[in-house]
Amino acid sequence: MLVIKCCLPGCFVHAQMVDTKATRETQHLYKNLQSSLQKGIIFGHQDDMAYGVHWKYQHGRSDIKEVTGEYPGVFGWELGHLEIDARVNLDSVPFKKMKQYICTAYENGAVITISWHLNNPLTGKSAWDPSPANTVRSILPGGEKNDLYKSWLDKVASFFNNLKGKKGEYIPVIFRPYHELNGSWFWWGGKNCTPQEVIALWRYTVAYLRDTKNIHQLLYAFNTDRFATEAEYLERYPGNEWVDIVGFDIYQKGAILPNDQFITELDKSLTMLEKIAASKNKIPALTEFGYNTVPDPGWWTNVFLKALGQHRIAYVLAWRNAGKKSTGETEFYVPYKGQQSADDFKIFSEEKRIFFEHRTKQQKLYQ
Ligand code: BMA
Repeated sequence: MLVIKCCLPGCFVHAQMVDTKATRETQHLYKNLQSSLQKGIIFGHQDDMAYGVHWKYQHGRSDIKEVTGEYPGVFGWELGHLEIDARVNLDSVPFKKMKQYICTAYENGAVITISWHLNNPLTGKSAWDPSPANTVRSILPGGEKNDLYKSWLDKVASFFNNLKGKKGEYIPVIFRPYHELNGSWFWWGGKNCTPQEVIALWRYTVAYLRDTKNIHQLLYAFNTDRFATEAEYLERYPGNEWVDIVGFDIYQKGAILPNDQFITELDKSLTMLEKIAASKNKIPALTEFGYNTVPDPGWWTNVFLKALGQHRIAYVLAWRNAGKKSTGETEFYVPYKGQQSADDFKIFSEEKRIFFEHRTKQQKLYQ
């Protein structure tokens, strides 16, 4: 690995990091995630401390902890609606509480990753509003919504700058905007803009946060949805100097029977991802995954663990345990106590190569 020494004593900058001025803790996180690839896979969960299938905002609770005895090692959070000055995010998590959860997890040595399902800046509707097709163009320099977009990035920047550790240091965050960009369900994805436009948006966003706002505590995660070929994966890749972590999102759908199909697909996709990561000197991660309501009691060891096999990826992030939603649908991706896959999840959590809270903490990722 190419490491450029900088002139400050004790400081090292990895040539391939997006931000050559990354804070010390961020550099450490990057380096340690890279070396942890040889040791194991950190298990993560979205909104873990905020709510579970049968509870909301109860101090110290976590569906994962109630099944395994430990918190996860990666905590995912979401900024959607911060841009419109809402008190709570699009999944009703108060931003104030989110900041506290982030600080607690960081002090405990865990990894923080943040996604952003920002509204469509042209229509004011949700991230899932793909119309009209020129939304991406409208927020780039020269576009009618560029000032609005900059004001949104200013809010994101102050959110990051409000996340500080006990010594006043900025908390490093793996920022994961514009995900699943090979699909057409978000205004930034698929047929809703050209690859060149979304690449320009990615670079503009990174440069604005890093160079204009002087945010130096971020690692940038690029991730597609499920993908069939390396060419598909790379079609919207913004370039090595703009990405720290490469990943993809994948969900098992439908009946329990086609499990083998899912193992094969996940295994194949992880192989492609590792190859891409190795050739570009990036850190691979499974940025979102799950099987909604985990209806297969043995899914964790019979399917997921088998698919992970000997793959070397830094972390996996299970999506949120929303429980019963206002739409009437039920959504959760890790078991709660008593759920039919809970016993199997406990066995899965005891695998040496899968890191939850304690083994993640032992990695001393920020030192
Ligand atoms: C989706 C679902 C939604 C949620 C969105 C953003 O996958 O979980 O309920 O609003 O993610 O977090």
